[in-house]
Amino acid sequence: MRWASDRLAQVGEFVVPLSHAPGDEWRTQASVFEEIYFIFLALGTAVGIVVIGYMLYNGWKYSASKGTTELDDPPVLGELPRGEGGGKKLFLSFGISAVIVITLIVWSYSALIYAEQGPEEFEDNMVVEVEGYTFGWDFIYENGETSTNTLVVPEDHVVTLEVTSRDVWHTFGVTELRIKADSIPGQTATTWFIADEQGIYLAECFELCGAGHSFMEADVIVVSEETFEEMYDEFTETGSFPDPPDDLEER
Ligand SMILES: [Cu+2]
Repeated sequence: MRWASDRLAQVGEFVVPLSHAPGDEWRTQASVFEEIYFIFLALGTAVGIVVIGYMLYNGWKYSASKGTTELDDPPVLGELPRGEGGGKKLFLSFGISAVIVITLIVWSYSALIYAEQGPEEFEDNMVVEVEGYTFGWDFIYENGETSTNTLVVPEDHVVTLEVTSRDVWHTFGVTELRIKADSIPGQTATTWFIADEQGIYLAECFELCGAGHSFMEADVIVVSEETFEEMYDEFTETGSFPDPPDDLEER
């Protein structure tokens, strides 16, 4: 793989595959979901305006107070209205609706498939195993070390999470990054994210799992690539991450 050779960061004696640099072709899940939301909101609003506008226009055009009680072609009981133009209007409106609906289906499915699978060209992502337990989260890195309730990642890199549980059902999620994955014993759910802004994000459990559920939180600390390499180096040596820089914003 082309990316692998020039983008491997040597950290201590372990190699962390940092699969791509900023500027490459990728989008975050958050931006995909925001776009889907915006398109559907805009289209729904446009359709609403057209339908309600047409209704009001006809209400005004045929209102009794205007005196237009006589129609040119009044409907006759028991007969289908013939319409004008040989069904052109019907054909046009069905045709336009079909094009819009089919385009929307194809586009939103491909966007959702991307959101699920991630940018395909970066197969050698950084992989972190996430193990839920009552009541906390263990993050197991590729160096074999475990970090509890703190996930440290570099900004602008694809991170793949393999989520499981060692007791009951949990759900791992980070609202700000729009990611969520089931954490179920005996199963592994995979999700991915790219954090394009440094800071401290909040990971929470989204499955009522017991008395400590609401305290089942973890910090997702996103730092620059250089800082990450330093922190990961120390993590590899000592088994725990050093404190992150204290100018990180909470997100
Ligand atoms: Cu929970």
